[in-house]
Amino acid sequence: MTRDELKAEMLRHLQYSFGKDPAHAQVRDWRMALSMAVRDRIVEPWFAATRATYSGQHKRVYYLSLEFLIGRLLEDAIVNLGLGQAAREACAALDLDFEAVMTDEPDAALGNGGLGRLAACFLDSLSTLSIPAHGYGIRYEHGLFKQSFHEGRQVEQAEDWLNQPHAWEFERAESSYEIGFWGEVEEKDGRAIWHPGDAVLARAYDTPVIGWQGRWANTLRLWGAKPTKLFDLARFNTGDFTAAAQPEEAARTISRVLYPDDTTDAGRELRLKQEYFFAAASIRDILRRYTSEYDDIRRLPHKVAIQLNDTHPAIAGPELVRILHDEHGLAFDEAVQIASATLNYTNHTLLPEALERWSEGLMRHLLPRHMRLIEQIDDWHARTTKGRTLSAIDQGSVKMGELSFMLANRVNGVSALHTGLMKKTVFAELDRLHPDRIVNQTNGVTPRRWLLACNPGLSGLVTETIGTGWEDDLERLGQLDPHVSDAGFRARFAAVKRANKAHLSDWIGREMGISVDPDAMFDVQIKRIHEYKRQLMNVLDVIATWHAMRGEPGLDWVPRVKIFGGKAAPGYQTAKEIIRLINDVATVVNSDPAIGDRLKVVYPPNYNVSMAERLIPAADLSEQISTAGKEASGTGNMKFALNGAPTIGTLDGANVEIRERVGAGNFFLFGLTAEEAMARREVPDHAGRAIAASPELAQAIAHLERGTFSPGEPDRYRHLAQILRHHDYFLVCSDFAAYHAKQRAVDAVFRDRDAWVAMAARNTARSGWFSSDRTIRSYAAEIWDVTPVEVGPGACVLAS
Ligand code: 26W
Repeated sequence: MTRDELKAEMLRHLQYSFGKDPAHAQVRDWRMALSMAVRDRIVEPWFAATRATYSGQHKRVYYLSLEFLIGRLLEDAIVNLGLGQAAREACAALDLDFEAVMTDEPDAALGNGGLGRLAACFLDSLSTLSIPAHGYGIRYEHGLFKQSFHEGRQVEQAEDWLNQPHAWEFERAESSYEIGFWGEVEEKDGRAIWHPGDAVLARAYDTPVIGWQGRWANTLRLWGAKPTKLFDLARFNTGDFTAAAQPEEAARTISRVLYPDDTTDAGRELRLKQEYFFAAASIRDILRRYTSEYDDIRRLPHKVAIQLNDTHPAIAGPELVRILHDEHGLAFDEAVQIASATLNYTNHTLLPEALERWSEGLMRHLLPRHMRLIEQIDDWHARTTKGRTLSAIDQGSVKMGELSFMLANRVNGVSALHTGLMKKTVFAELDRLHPDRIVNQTNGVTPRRWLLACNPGLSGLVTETIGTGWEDDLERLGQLDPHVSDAGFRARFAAVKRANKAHLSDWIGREMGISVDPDAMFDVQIKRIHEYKRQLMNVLDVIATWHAMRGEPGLDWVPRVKIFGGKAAPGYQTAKEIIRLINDVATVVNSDPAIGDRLKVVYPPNYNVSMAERLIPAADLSEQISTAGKEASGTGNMKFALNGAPTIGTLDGANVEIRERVGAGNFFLFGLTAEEAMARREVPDHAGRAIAASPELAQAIAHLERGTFSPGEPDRYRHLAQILRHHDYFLVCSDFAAYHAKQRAVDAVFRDRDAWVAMAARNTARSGWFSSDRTIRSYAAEIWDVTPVEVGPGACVLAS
């Protein structure tokens, strides 16, 4: 598609799809017009993919996730269709600022963090690999809250991505299902019939997911809740307006907002309603599609593989058993066998507070038939495994991890270390009963969004050096390795990073009024705020460095810009205190004349996918400093390595595999291992001992306690200091000295520009394995037993 064709299409949509006169069009109008013109190019490969799947009777993958952290879609579609140049030129020809058009699109923030973003990367790879697949989730009216800071404190506001036309979805009124709740179960001639007390309508909204080079497109189907009963006109006529609108309100509540917790099981009824609403609608839709093609329900596992993205969709298991047994009349055990040959479950965390447990009372009240079936499934498992000691029902609650495990064909962790720990801890008994069920699938990220789109400078250098083809075969980056010893290549690599840093410095200056030196080291920690991710240890390092700089101003310090980004779950007080501390430290350090440009702290509010795309290409150092054994994998760590930012990190999650692949010499390792951490926690007063052994740490904590960063309220951080001294479950004190010393080692390498650039370039060259294409190929082979559909050259303009 040429520039002129695209320009003409934009003008046509602007005028005829949006009825806007070009003379009066706003950026938003042009963005929508461009989106429509690009979307038109997706429809054909989308239809072709669906037809090919039906005609080839191919097995389908269904990825059920309560979260899809998609971000923006326009640039992603342009890149996947190879329309980058045409789009830039068409916008230029229409005198539009391309960056402004791209950034006008709101993020689809339908997720909290790692789990949701992984789901989005997986959809991109499933389409790129032309594997027939559907993503199923909820169309929240309000995604993850907007974060702003008021006097350093996090303030949450409702996110409102749908308060404007959404370019990428197609409403499917014809695909709606009634989803029941409550009610009772009638036992009639040996059969159970559930009579729900009330119901809502699940309506489908489809978003096409185009793959690399437009060869294939799958569907992301998100469910919106609608009332089964229309507006109650009778009530309205009696003047009882609220009652008249009540059914609508009650229904919409289910898909109104994303739960902002990413590690604590809220255990609220609405959350379980959300989980059942989308799981039941998805199972209905899957079986409707299957029975439209095949008439033997017993062969379901041959044509359908379902992946449960953590336990949030786990109720889909009992729902599938219910329909196979209660509606299709299969014997119970056969229904369970077919279900467990179809279902697979991914665990994303070992944190006890994040493992979902639903009270039996709530489950029985909301889903009476399912609670009965869960008891039967638990019994079936005990019967078939002689594992009487183990139950999914414990002390009045249903453990969704155990239930998902029992009903799964395969269970996987998301990094080698995490999968190993799953076998040794939370699922040790089940692993003993089912030794071949747990497999590892180390996470990955899509190189289209996380390298090609967000870092055109580096992508250009890569293509110049090794040609194209790496975009969907990322381990080709390994061909860069020999070039690292070439000074010219290193110079161009450094120039790309420098340009990205200058671009970010301008943005930080513009958006935050903070001037940062683009030659300083950009040291970045961006992720959800959580004690196990140890943003607190990072800010203690800032305090210790600041104190040392003031103490020895004459030393030749390596200038640093500490960049933080991340939201705290609204109910997580300690995380909110950490946010406030980072902002308070920034206020003091950034205005300290004794420090000047040698140390700056920058914490842009409202970290999201689009901000990650802006920060990661400009990063020098990637902070992956979680307490070993706590971060299941991490995926930000992979994005930084790909974009030429070496890691300072612990042997936790996928850091272990990143270090193995980039080489120990290209990774700044520190800290206790997972085993050592478990042992250290048993040492009496382990924090006190560490503080006594590290004057820098003692000093930093003293600053907290004397209110150095909260002059008006000296006690403001007494609680945080108290946690550090007397609890420190996440071993911040025990790992601090090693961390602080390792940061000095980082300084030493950074001083040697050539050594640093070589290290950075080797991280890029050796991170190809962390492509989500590799991960999906592995799921396809080891879990889903599906193979990519052979497709001819797609609708990709590159081909023409
Ligand atoms: C019930 C509340 C709740 C909500 C979300 C509990 C737990 C979650 C997610 C599982 C948390 C999450 O996002 N986990 C992250 O998943 C990533 C993708 O696998 C991993 O890379 C991260 O290490 C893990 O923390």
